[in-house]
Amino acid sequence: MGVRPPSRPVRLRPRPASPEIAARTPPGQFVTQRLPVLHYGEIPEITLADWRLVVDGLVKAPLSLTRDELERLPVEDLTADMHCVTRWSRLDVRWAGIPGRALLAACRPAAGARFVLVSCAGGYDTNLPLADFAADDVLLATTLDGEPLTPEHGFPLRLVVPKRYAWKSAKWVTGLRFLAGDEPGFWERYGYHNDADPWREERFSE
Ligand SMILES: Nc1nc2c(c(=O)[nH]1)N[C@H]1C(S)=C(S)[C@@H](COP(=O)(O)O)O[C@H]1N2
Ligand SMILES: [Mo]
Repeated sequence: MGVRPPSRPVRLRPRPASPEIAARTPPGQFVTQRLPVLHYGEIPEITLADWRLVVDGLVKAPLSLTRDELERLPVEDLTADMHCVTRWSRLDVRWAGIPGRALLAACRPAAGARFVLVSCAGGYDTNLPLADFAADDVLLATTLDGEPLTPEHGFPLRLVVPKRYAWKSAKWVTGLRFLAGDEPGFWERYGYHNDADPWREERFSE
C-alpha cells in the first residue's frame, strides 16, 4: 500500500484573484474551491423505486414521473457558479440534467401560471417566478461534477438556479406546483429575500 497524499485543505482563493474571477463574484461573497454541503434538517433517505417528481397545479399536462421517465426528456450539461447567502461562492460547478425549459414543454403551464413552488423530501420548499424557472440556465440536475448526485447534494434530483442564491437550488425535489399567486418557501417565510438575486445582494427581506 502506498503512502496516501494528505487530504486537500479548504483553500479560499484570495479575492480578487484575477479580474475574471472578481468580475464573477457577487458583492459580499468569497470564492471557495469546495462545495460545502449545506441544508436544513436531515438528508432524506430516498429510494428510486418510491420516488416520483409530481408536477401539478396550473398545468395542461400534470405529471408524475419516475426518474427513468424524467431522463427521457432532453438532457443538457451546465457549468454554472453557485452563490450561497452565507457568503461562499463556488465557480464553475458542473451539472447535467433536464433543463427547466424541457420540463415546461412537457407539462405545459396554463396561461394563468406565474409562479412555481418547489417542494422537497423532508419538507423543505422554495418559490420562484415562472420566468426565473424558464431561464436558459435552470436545470433539474441528476449529476454533479461528472458523477451521479450523492444523497448530500440532492439525490435523486435537485434544482439548479444559478442566478439566485443557492437556497433556491432545492435538493431532493419531489414536486413542482404551478400557481397564479406567489407562495413563500421555507427560507422566504423566515425572512430571506423573496427574489434572492446575488448581484443585488437580495439576502434578507426588509
Ligand atoms: N431540500 C433542501 N435543499 C436545499 C437546502 C435545504 O436546506 N434543503 N439548502 C440550500 C442551500 S442554503 C444551499 S447553499 C445549497 C447547498 O447545496 P450543496 O449542499 O449541494 O452544496 O442547497 C440548497 N438546497
Ligand atoms: Mo445557502
